[in-house]
Amino acid sequence: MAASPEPKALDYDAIIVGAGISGLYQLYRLRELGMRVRVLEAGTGVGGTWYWNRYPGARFDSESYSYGYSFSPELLEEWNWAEHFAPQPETLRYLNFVADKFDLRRDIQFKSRVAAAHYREETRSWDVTLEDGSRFSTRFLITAIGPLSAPTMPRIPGVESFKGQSCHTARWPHEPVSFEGKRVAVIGTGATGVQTIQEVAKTAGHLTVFQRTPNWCAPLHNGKIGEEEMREIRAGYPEMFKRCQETFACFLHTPDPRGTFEVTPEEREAFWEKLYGEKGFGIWQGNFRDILIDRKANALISDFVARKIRQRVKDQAVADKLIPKNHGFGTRRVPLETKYYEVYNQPNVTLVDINETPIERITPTGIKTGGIKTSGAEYEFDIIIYATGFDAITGSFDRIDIRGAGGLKLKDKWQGGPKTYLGVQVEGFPNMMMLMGPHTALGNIPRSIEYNVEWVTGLIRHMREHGLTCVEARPEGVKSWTDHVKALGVGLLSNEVDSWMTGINRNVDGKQVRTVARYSGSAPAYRERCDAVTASGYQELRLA
Ligand code: NA7
Repeated sequence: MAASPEPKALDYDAIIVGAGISGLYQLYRLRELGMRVRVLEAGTGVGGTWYWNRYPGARFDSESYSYGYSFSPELLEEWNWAEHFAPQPETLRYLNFVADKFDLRRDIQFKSRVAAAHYREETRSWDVTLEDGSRFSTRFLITAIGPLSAPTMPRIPGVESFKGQSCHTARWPHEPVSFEGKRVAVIGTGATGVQTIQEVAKTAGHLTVFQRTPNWCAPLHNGKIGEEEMREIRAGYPEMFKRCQETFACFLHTPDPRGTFEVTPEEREAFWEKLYGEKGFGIWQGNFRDILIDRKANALISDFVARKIRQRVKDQAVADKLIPKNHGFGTRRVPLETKYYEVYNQPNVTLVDINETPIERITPTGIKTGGIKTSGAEYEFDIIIYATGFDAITGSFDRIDIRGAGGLKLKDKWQGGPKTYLGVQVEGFPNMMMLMGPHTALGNIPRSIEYNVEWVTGLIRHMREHGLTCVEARPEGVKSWTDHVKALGVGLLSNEVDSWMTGINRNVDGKQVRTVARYSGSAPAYRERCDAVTASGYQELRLA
C-alpha cells in the first residue's frame, strides 16, 4: 500500500495583514519566536493610517511622545519628536525609521491587497488570496487592518462627473497639492475635515465648507519641542508610559474624580478655562468624571464650549451654525483644532449648512445645492476634498472575503453587530487573531496596540510550546464578552448619538442602525481581564 503523501508544508507560520503600527510590532514580536512571518500590505510603504492619510493638516491629537512605541529603550533614545502633536509627515518618518531600525521590510510584501482569507479545517490553516490572484497558506491569520481604514465617499449623484481635482482625505496623493488661488470645497467636518479646513484656508483663493453636522471642537495648543524639552521628555518616559497604563483610555489625561456639581460654579468655570487652555484631549478625557454620563453636567460643559465658539466667531449667524444642536460635548470624537473657528472670520471662507441647502449633485464644474429655507446655488470649484470618513471598525473586515470553518462568512456572522472574544477572536474562525478589532480597548491607540500584540504573541508562544495548532473562541466566551461590552455602553451619552463610534455611516448599506462595536470600559480593566485568561493557561479558549 502506498504511503499517504506528506501534507504540503504551509507557506508561513503567520500572515499579518497590514503594515501599520500594529502590523509592524506584531511582526517584530513573532520574529522573536522564530516564526516564518509575512506581512501583506496594500500600500507601497509602511505606516498604515499614517501612510494613507496624507491630507493637508493631518496630525496627532495625542501627545507625540505618548503615541510612539514604548517597547524599545534604544528606539526611545534615538528618536526625537519635533512637535507636541506631530504632523503626518513626521509620524510617517518615524514609522519608516522603526521599520529600518528593526529590519522589518524584508518580511513585508507591499502592493499586496488581501482580497480573501478562507480557513481550511483539514490543515488548520488559512488560505490567503491577494487581489492579483496570488495565494499563500498560513497557520495563523492576524488582521492588523485598522479600525478607521476603509474610506467612504458620500452618496451624492454626480461624484464621478467632476472634471477638476477631487480626493478623499484618506487617499490623498503623494505629490503636493497647491491651493494657492484655487476655489476649494471641503465636504465633512469631523476630526479630519477640521484639520483639513484650517490648513487649506491658509492659502486657498476661496474655501467653501459643506457642513452637515457640526462637531464640538477644542484647541490643540500644539508647539515645537526644543532640544532641552526633548531631553526632559526622554528622562520622563518610564513614568509617562506608566501613567498611560493607569489612565482610563491610555492617554496622558484621565477623568477628574470630582463630579460637575460637587464644585461651586466659579470653581467649575475656572477648571474648564484651565482645560480649554491646555494641550490635547484634557478637556474631553480629563474633565469631571460625569460629563459623558450625566445629561445636566453634559449640558453645562456644552454651554461652556458654545460660549467659546461664540466668542471666537465674529458673525453670530455663522457661530450658531457651528454649534452642535443634536449632541452634547464629547459624545462624539472631539476634533482638536488650531484656530479652526477663526477660519470662518476670513473673507476667503464660506460655510454652507447643507441642512438648509442640501447638496443635490456634484456637477462637472462644482457642487449644486437645493433650497429648503433659502434657494440653492451652483458653486464652481477647482478642487473638491471629501473628508467624509470611514466605514469604521468592521468596514475593513467587510472589504475582505473572510470565511471561517464550514465556509461561514465573517460578514454574515457579524450581522447586527460584531461578536468577539476579548476583541481578539471570533467563534468559528480558528487561528484568526484581530489587532485593534471590534470590542478591544482603542483610546490612545499605540498603547492599546502594544498590549494587544503582546497578548496575541503570548497565546501563540503558548501554543508553540505545547505543540498546539488550533485556537478558537468558545461560544460562551464570545457571548459573555459581547454582553459585557454591550453592558459597558449602557448609560453613556455617546451611545445615544449617531457617529462612527456607534457604527453609523449613512454612506454604507446596513450601517444605519446603531451597534456596539467599541469597548467603552477602561483600558486597565481590559488588560486585567486578558491577563486573567493568560494566567489560567488560556482555559477559556478551545485549544487543540
Ligand atoms: P468622521 O468623523 O466620520 O466625519 C465624517 C464627516 O463627513 C462628518 O462631518 C459627516 O457628517 C460628513 N459626511 C459624510 N457623508 C456626508 C455626505 N454624504 N454629505 C455631507 N457630509 C457628509 O470622519 P473623520 O475622517 O473626520 O474622522 C474619523 C476618525 O479618524 C476620527 O474620529 C479620528 O479618530 C480619526 P455627519 O456627521 O455624518 O452628519
